[in-house]
Amino acid sequence: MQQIIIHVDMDAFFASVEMHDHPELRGKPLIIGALPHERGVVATCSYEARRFGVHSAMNIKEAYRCCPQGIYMHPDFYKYKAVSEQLHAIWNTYASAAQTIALDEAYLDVTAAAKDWEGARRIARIIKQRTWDELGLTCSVGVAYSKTAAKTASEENKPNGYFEILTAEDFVRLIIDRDVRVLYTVGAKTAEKLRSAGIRTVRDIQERPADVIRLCGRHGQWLVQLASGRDERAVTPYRPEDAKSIGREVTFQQDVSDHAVLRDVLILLAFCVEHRAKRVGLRGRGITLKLTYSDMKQITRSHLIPQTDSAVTIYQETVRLLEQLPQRPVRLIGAGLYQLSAEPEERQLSFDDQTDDAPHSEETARRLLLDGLRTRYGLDFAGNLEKIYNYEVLHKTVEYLRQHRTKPIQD
Ligand code: TTP
Ligand code: MG
Repeated sequence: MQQIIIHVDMDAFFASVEMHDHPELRGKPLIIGALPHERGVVATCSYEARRFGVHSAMNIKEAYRCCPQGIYMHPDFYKYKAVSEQLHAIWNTYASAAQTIALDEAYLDVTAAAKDWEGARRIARIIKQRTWDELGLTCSVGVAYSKTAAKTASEENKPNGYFEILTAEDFVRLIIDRDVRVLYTVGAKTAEKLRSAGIRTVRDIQERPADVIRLCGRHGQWLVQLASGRDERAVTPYRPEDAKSIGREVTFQQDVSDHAVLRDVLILLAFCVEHRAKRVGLRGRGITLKLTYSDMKQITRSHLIPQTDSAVTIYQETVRLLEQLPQRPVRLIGAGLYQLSAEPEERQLSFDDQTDDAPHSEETARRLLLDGLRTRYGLDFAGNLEKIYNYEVLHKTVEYLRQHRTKPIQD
């Protein structure tokens, strides 16, 4: 059956939210991400900043070279998450199936609600209008016969765009002379592989299907299909509650080799992960430690434990994983929970487990972790832990730990 799919994507999402909250920033080149004197990248930037060549994932130093007059701000993920929940709630009203792709992006199957293309246009108009009326933000909407075409359509007239692609023929006509990267799943690696064989555009894929399949195997078969406009994938309902993992990570301004510092940073990360997990009511059975070394080599170590959302357990388990690794300069460290579930795990408790000591020991262990930070650095989080859940405070605190490791403050 013919599907009618809408793809909706917010314009310069983080930056637009900040401009909405701070009207004095409107019309200015606003860059959300690291600050120019820090290590890190651009998360996103306003369309005004894009005119200077700034874009997502660009190194912040390079962004600063392109746009020294820009306004630089750290992201506030909690704020964007809260806005995102409201956005998806509006959009999902019109869909029989909604697939959340990102905080600011979703596929909506509106086949039933729309009935025909005219109905789909009406829904697209309402979605744009309500997004603006209720949140003061603009989005771009694509209406199409397939997911790939809907995504391409929403990008076609950004920002505040609307575009429709009603047939496979229209889609092919639109993209035939574009770079292969216009096709869903073609990233830098695949594009390079194809380019090495002289396949640069969608037309090249259409004209040389055998070469594409020889170079890329099953993925190649999919690309040949997409290049002729065929994509019958359904919108598969997905909600953030189905998230595969909850994690938090930080990049140091200078590499850290000392495991004592990394352990202290893991205390902070563990509390942050606990906070996120509790906020969405999820516990994890898997614990992950992630490190990026100074040579950019990245490793993750994981193992399974009884279901938890406790900072103490997250800390203890990530430290165990850390201790198995050699001391090398670390650039980024992260802690995470996976195999998440909202349902309590069925666990065989022995009578020993059921003594009243358990909550006390958890409380004591939390206090010990925080006391440690107070003793070693003079940082007193007891009572106002929520400070470090803020991106900016967390990063500042981590930097503080790094800088003070050689001269610990005594009680
Ligand atoms: P995008 O939808 O890719 O970008 P955008 O909404 O900022 O801009 P556009 O108008 O082009 O859609 O990503 C949504 C948000 O996700 C973005 O506001 C910030 C965040 N993000 C990152 O943090 N890092 C990244 O590399 C990208 C691409 C996005
Ligand atoms: Mg967007």
